[in-house]
Amino acid sequence: MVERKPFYSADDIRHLEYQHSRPGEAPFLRGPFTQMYRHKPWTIRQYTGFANAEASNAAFKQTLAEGGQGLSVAFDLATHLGFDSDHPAAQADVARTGVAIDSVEDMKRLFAGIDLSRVSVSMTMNGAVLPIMAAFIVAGEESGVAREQLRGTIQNDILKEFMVRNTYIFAPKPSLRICADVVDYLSHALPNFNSMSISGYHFQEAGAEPALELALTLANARAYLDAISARGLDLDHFCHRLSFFFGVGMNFFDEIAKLRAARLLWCEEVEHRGARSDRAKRMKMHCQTSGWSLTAQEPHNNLIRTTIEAMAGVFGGTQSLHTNAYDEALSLPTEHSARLARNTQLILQQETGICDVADPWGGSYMMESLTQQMADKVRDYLRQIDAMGGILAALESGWVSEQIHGQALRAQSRIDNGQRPIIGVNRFVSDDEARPPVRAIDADEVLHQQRQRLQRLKETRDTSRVEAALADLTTAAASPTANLLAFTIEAIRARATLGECTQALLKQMRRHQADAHYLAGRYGLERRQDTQWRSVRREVDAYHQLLGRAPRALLVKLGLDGHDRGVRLVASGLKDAGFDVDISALFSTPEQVQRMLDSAPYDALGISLLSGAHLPLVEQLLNTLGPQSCDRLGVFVGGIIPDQDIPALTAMGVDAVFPPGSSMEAIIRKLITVLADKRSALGFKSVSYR
Ligand code: MLC
Ligand code: 5AD
Repeated sequence: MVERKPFYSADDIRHLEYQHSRPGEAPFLRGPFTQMYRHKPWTIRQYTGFANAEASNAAFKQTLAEGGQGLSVAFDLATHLGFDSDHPAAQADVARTGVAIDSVEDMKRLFAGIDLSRVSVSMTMNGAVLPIMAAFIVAGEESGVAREQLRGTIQNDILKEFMVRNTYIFAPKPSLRICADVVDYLSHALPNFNSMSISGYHFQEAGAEPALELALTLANARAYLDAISARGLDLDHFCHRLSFFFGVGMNFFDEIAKLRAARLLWCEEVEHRGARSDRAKRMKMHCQTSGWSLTAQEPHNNLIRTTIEAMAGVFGGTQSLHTNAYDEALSLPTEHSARLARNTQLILQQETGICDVADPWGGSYMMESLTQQMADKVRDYLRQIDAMGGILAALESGWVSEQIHGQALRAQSRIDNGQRPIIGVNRFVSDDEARPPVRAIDADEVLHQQRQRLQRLKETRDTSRVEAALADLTTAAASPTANLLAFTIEAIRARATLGECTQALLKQMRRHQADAHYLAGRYGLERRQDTQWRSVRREVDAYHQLLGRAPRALLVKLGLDGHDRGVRLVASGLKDAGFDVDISALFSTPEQVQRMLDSAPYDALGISLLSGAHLPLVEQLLNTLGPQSCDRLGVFVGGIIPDQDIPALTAMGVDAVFPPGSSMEAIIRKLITVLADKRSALGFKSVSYR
């Protein structure tokens, strides 16, 4: 958090350079446009996508009919990672966290009846950016929309995938080339399409505080500018189509200051690089309220949290906004929760008068001062990154991960020791366990349908044309000057699938796999004075005495789920409590987990799943391990698990389920109790370990 004073006065801002600047004027600290929301309010753009193209198309139409002003597509994990729905590695993950798209035919179904010359479309796609962007362009073309008329944004921000979001396919270097190819191609062929959405949101979700979020976003943006400029493209030709994306959490003042500082620093950066036009220097941004800040406990409280965060986004001057649904920590939004989330924005836009004045916090002693402090803090981070040799070097050295994870650990320890209040979680906890109904997706049905569609597509297309186009794509991947988006468009137009295009590229570029890490020592250090924590540590010590060694846990991520904030936190907490802990790489298969379990005497197996695929993935894993494993091992599942799925997990052999918001003490105590019970059940002497 940026340092606060009890009150601010004119003395705090007298020395500030930009205090007399205006909205719509460089350095744009006060907003990218003079009239801001008076001329055009921010775009209500809700991130949506689930099941198949038809279901998501219906949701888009409903969004637009009920006040949504733009579209934003959430793809499923199989699509993100370049797998067709019939790929063996993707089976459990198809259709769950977003819509399954395998071909241009699916893309056409996704936008059927929606006029792409009138509605702007954002697509959150990074790993499989080539086939998805190509399918969108061909879908537009085949529905009669000229390329210049297509408006929207492709996320195309691969660097943060290696740092946090984890839906990369290729290694950083070839991935950067793909990013630059997309920017280059779109800047010429789709002049109204934003070719990147350089994202901070995911850093915040992974644990970064606002200043670190902004610093990493700008550091990545610099790397993109370097890569694109190296091709000889002029900043004034492409910069105005680089867009930004930030998270907005509960730290109200800092979040507003962050968005103001972001515009200032971006303007300085591109000016310094020689940009001349205002439109190149003016940062435009999308914001999303924080998913992490929402709780599974008393979910209706989340409506209030989201409203406050949305206001910070708007006071910060965002151009586009997604407000999360209140059932975020339980499942994907239902129609009802999505409607309330959208209405939150409509009420702000239409009932409050908030749109009347540009930058209403401008001139506040406190806000101007905080904005300056935020900018200074971010500049410090950027200097550190420069000193390491740039963001790629900082990433490789582990610094980025350590910074983010360190801040996540600190936040968690402050929640667990009660210093950071979360109403309904660590304060004023309610006994009322009533949970709202959640959205259920029939993923098996979509899987079946997608497989049939793929088969039909392959039967009806001109195979030799597809093969030739894919061979050309492979050849282009070997030639640094070829534009890979241009070649992918040809393949997609010939009805090659997303998976086939990815395979064609993989012939030249390997699939990238990163190791998993966690930090030891930090969590325990934060909590060393805390009696609750000391008592949990004593319980682990006693159990250690009983076993004659430290209890040992293996924590794993299964399927295609890349969310690793939770698993890394639990690994750190268990380690500092006295466990021996190993953590699997992302995307582990049941066979890999079995091999790890065979390699050391583990007592506990923790499975982290936030992708909705917990039922099939846990079942597959436990079937592979066999029933004796569950007699010996404590099996635990953590993540976004709807209540109604808990009995099925228990029946499979899972000993306990930990939803979001579970405290470290609760997790550790439960582990020790279960492990001790299993030991006694196996005939070991039952000794009190407390
Ligand atoms: C807007 N305009 C104005 C104006 N306001 N002109 C004058 N005065 C004003 N006050 C003009 C703009 O210049 C632009 O024209 C046009 O109106 C449209 O406005 P915009 O501000 O560009 O809005 P929009 O089209 O909505 O674009 C917003 C954006 C864009 C630039 C931020 O990149 C975007 O929509 N991003 C959304 C990204 C997103 O949804 N991401 C989801 C991530 S979810 P012109 O001619 O200049 O274009 C995720 C979660 C996960 O990532 O899965 O992990
Ligand atoms: N539909 C709606 N919201 C989604 N989110 C992720 N997937 C979807 C989806 N399919 C939201 C959640 C999450 C953030 C990354 O985006 O809020 O925290």
